Amino acid sequence: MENAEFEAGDARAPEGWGASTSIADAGSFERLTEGGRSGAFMRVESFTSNTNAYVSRTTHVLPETRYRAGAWVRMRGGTMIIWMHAWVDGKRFDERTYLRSLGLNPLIPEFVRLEWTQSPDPDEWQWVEREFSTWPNQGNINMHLGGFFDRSSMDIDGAFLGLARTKLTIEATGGEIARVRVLNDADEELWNSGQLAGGTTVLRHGLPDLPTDARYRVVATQPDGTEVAAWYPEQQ
Ligand SMILES: [Ca+2]
Repeated sequence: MENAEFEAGDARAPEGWGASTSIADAGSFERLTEGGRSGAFMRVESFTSNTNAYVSRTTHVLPETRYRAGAWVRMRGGTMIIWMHAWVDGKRFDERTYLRSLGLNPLIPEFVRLEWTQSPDPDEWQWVEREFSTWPNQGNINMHLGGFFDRSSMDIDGAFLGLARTKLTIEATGGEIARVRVLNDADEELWNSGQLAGGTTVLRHGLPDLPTDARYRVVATQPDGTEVAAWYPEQQ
């Protein structure tokens, strides 16, 4: 996804992205160059519940492949959508996810306390994402981010579209190794080499189809029981 951090563009839209509402002038788009999760970000408002307000961009995808789409959102009120759209062989491909805030609902705080709702903190960036698989013959997808038929106010930054699964190739070297384990960031064991033959100093192993949004900890045990661990990626 090019210009996914919105760092290039003019005052209304990131370069290469569309910015439009289904009802003319029923929303607004501002590209602010400071104060985002990374530098520039998009401020999206819709003024009625009868319109959408999307920034959107079409990008190339591979057919029959598992993808993850996401974005960071700072939500003051209304409904935010990530909508992945395409026409494939005359059929409508449609994958979507929502983030809602009840902060602008007139029943709040008169009848319902805001803290009783699951409304996101308007000052915090929230990660919103969806995994989906593309169809046979699908070559592109049109990512939409923004307000969805609700009076809405939000900031959006850091759009993402990438493969949802990866092959993790581990390599343990540097001394005698008795055992190697791979754990995810929930500390669940994904793989255990078992006791290795005496004198083993190199171990390579591929683990296919792992989620790309997790961190993995590789733990090598030396013959004396000492454990050496490393995270991949080191930071997230
Ligand atoms: Ca940015």
